[in-house]
Amino acid sequence: MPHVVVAGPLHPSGRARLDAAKDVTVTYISVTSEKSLAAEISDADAVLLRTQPMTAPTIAKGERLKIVSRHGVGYDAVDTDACVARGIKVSHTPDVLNGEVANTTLLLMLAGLRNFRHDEAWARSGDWEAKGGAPLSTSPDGKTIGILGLGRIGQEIADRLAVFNPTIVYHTRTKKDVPYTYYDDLVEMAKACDVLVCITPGGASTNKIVNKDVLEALGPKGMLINVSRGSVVDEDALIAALESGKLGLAGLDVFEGEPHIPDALKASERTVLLPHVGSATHETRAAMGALTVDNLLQWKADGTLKTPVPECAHL
Ligand code: NAP
Ligand code: 8YV
Repeated sequence: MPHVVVAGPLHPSGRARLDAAKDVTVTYISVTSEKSLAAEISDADAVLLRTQPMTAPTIAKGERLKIVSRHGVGYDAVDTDACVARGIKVSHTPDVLNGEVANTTLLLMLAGLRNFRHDEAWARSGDWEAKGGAPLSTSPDGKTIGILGLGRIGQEIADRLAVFNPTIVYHTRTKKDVPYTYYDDLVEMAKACDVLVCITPGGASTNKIVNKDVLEALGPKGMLINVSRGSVVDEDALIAALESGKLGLAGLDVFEGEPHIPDALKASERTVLLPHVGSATHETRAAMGALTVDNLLQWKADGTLKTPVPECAHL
């Protein structure tokens, strides 16, 4: 009988389906660190993984492990090479969160450009009565918006931005068949943008690709939005660019050392900050939980996965 370890919160609807499944033992654990996770998976056949990293030493601790069902689309924290070497299958949750992450992107853009933090404080503090109308802000309409990573979510962001009548431009490693201008150089794209949205995977190929040069090219009136991974943006360079005024604004859902957020970003008037809630609605977390459980139950039924990560699709 397979033993499934659920490592973190799972929506009640997914939990009910797992609990009702025949011939499966399920253990729910609440661990946030990789070290604690490693200590809990020695007799697990399957792990439902939230945000904890799974590097090779942890995978080695799961001597019986056959599947990692990742609750999320990004799997940069899972060493897929180590999984493939052991024949361990890895699944993730693509597509079901595209709309929600796009909504979060629009929320950050509107909050930044329309000065939401400042204006809300103005209304609440009595400044409106005492000092009159709040200062003017910037319209989101008709701007040039660069999308770094035009994949499933990036395309949904482009679609939802259409109400603002933007000019969309994009940067990826491979040019796509889309009606937007392609830039093969990220600095050149940043020069052309009012807003730059990061929505690539994390990992080595994107590590700090949004660097000082990109941030300064975006410029004093530009806004950076990061809904991808904290590792994609050089956080020290970001803080320096915001503090010197070389970058206008930043809307951030993700950070290099989550859940730690540097004090300089918290103190800045130029930032809108969220605690990695891009997909965190009841509806979307139910859909992600359902797909995570679908993968586990399909694997139990016939050994296959519904949504394997590409690296493991051949297993
Ligand atoms: P996807 O469909 O695989 O799209 C990824 C895009 O990034 C592709 O267009 C890809 O194009 C591009 N890309 C990959 N490596 C690149 C590089 N080195 N330089 C430039 N572009 C690169 O993935 P998705 O489903 O849209 O998800 C994207 C990421 O969003 C996830 O991996 C995750 O990190 C993040 N995410 C965050 C949240 C949140 O809560 N904030 C929620 C969900 C997802 P090429 O391969 O042609 O380069
Ligand atoms: C979640 C995410 O915050 O899907 C992703 O890659 O970053 C987010 O949807 C997280 O992974 C929840 O488990």
